[in-house]
Amino acid sequence: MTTAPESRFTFGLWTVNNPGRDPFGDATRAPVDPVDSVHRLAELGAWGVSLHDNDLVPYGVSASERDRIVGRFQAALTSTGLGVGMATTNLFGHPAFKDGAFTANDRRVRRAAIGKAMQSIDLGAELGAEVYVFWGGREGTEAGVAKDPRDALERYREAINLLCAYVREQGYDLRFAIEPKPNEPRGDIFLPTVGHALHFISTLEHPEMVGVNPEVAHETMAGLSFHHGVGQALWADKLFHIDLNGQRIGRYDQDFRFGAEDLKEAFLLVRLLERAGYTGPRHFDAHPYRNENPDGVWDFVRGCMDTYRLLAERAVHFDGLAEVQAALAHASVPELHEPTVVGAADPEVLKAEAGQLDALAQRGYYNEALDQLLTEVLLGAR
Ligand code: GLT
Ligand code: MN
Ligand code: MN
Repeated sequence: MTTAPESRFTFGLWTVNNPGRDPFGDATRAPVDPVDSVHRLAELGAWGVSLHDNDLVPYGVSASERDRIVGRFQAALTSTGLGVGMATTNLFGHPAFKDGAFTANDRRVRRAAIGKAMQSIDLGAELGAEVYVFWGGREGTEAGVAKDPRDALERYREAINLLCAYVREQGYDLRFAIEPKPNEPRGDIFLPTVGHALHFISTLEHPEMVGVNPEVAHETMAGLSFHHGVGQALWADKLFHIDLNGQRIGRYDQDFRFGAEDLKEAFLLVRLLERAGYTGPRHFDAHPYRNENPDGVWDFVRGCMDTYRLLAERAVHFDGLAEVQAALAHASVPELHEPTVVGAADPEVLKAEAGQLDALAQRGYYNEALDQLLTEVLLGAR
């Protein structure tokens, strides 16, 4: 199956290079050279890559070694034509971040975290990234008594404000996206859902520079509807990036191949993104199963892109069926698009209409028929 370049599929270097390590077992796959990943992803029809600073440049290398590594990677991007959809900072792997990065209780850790993010922003700008993500994996607690959440949020805000100012001073063409997650690796993480992040953004000095990067697995772990979260981000004009993967509710952070779980939710998501005209990267933040060898990694890559494309095709097909349009009309779906009150509200008229509830209770909304049509389209029966 070929991939239309306009789909702008991207993969994190850490996803195709995931070694299969888990809390109970060691790596099952050997490390891969990021330059090889770039070539392989280009062959398979991806549009680009995303990366953490340390996916490419190991922590602590000299400036000249850093420049050599970046130059070699840049050359691979140029020769394949791959772009960089987003860049981010690893603020979770180093043991010093065990109590948090921007919200660590130790002020020296917070300052080092901001400095590391600045270095990483320089790298992202150099590679032409369009979005810069902040996933606060260590920004949280196991012992809730050890941090006042109001102080932690104020320090988080201070860090993002400082980094926005840095981007502006440097003249970088970069927007930030905050990635919410409810837990894992911390017991409880600050900014746990899309809704929390959207409110946090509204408190910043430059809210226009900052959006969200929702991830399928993370909202699902919180028991929430992912497409509702994405819908609210779109409605707020804050969907700057998206992390696509698969997750079953109530489990650990599975990060499965896109569409590997809950195909109906995946269909609703793809239909929403396509109908909304989302133009950002379709970014896969997922891991191949631990029992795969290197060949399986590329099956995983193909699977993510193919499932997205197939769901996009199914969504167009669904909306093109006359019986679906009739069922949508029966369910009054287009009516939700209409303003409830046109012109000046007349309280007397509205109060009189409150008397119609008994009559209004009689109607049906035909959701059974509509949802069954969706199921049959997904199953290929229509
Ligand atoms: C990490 C996490 C992801 C984040 C990445 C960005 S790193 O793999 O599980 O959800 O998007 O820092
Ligand atoms: Mn993610
Ligand atoms: Mn995840």
